[in-house]
Amino acid sequence: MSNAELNKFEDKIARDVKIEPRDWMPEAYRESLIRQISQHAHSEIVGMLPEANWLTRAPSLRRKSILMAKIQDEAGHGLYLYCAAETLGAERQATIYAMLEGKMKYSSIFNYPTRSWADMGMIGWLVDGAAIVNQVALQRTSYGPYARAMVRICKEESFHQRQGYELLTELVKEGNDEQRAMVQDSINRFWWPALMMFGPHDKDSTNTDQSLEWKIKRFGNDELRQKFIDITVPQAEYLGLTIPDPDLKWNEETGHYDHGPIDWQEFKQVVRGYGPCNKDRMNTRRQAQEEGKWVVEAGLAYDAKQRVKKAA
Ligand code: BYC
Repeated sequence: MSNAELNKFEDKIARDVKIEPRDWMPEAYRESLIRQISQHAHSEIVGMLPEANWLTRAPSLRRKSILMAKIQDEAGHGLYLYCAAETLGAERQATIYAMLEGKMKYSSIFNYPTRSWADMGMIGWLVDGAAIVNQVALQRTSYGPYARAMVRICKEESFHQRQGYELLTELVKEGNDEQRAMVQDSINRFWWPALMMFGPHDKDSTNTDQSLEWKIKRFGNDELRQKFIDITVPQAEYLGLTIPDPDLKWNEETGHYDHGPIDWQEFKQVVRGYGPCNKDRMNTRRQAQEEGKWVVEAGLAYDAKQRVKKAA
């Protein structure tokens, strides 16, 4: 690395000029991006599983087609993100195997079970809602291919969030007491895991300071989590739901909602592989990888043949 290269990189970051695949970048910047983008891609792919659990039990054809479209969108998001990681030199199959071997993470939220139909609405509203708050900020991330993937993904995530809220509105406004209780039970289970999606408090975060400096992240974990809470509480009120946090209250002075302590022990357990569904999710993904091996091999063989043809 020469000083001139580093200065050029830092100058681009300072001027908000995107870093592109062929540009020189510090190795640690490349590695941190590969880590974050790959984890994001894995999350999209594993994130299809809790919803797939309800595809065959959707209550109407309309709901089934909406859920199917959402799950397909998530597969697409995973693919954009694997492509973005490839532009940094990450080989796709190796990245996928790293996750299957437990060497790479995916979002903690997808290690919780989906027990009722209301969970389909809750994932759309809360999980995609949290994802949007995080990802709208990532549209301005410093690495060009990641930022551009985010623009597209955010558009689809908004649809996901709206369909979730609409599903829940129908259940609570037009449903019976049992259906309203089902929605309340669902928020009781998903509220805290949704807050954990934003990661540890900034003071305990390993990557935030450096990522903010490089403008990979545009806001810290706590600021985004607070933004999500402030947006979401009035939406819960409209649905007539009680958020399972006795300490949650509006703070006139700060202009934000105060909230109770997050159970970081639970978060650590889930991230280490001991959440309610970690084993299940990994087994399902490993099986899919095994069964789909021939497709990858056929694709690679076709690609190799085309290259030979072109070179001849
Ligand atoms: N779960 O230093 P920190 C979706 C890890 S999918 C697991 O703050 P960072 C959807 C973190 O990786 C959307 N691990 O890290 C799909 C780090 O460990 P490593 C998923 C977590 O990277 C289907 C350590 O904890 N969104 O929308 O600066 C259906 C310390 O954390 C989690 C993204 O992936 C977690 N929740 O910040 C529906 C967004 N949180 O890597 C919806 C992109 C933290 O050093 N990612 N860790 O071993 C990000 O914005 C950031 O990576 C995070 C964490 C804010 C998540």
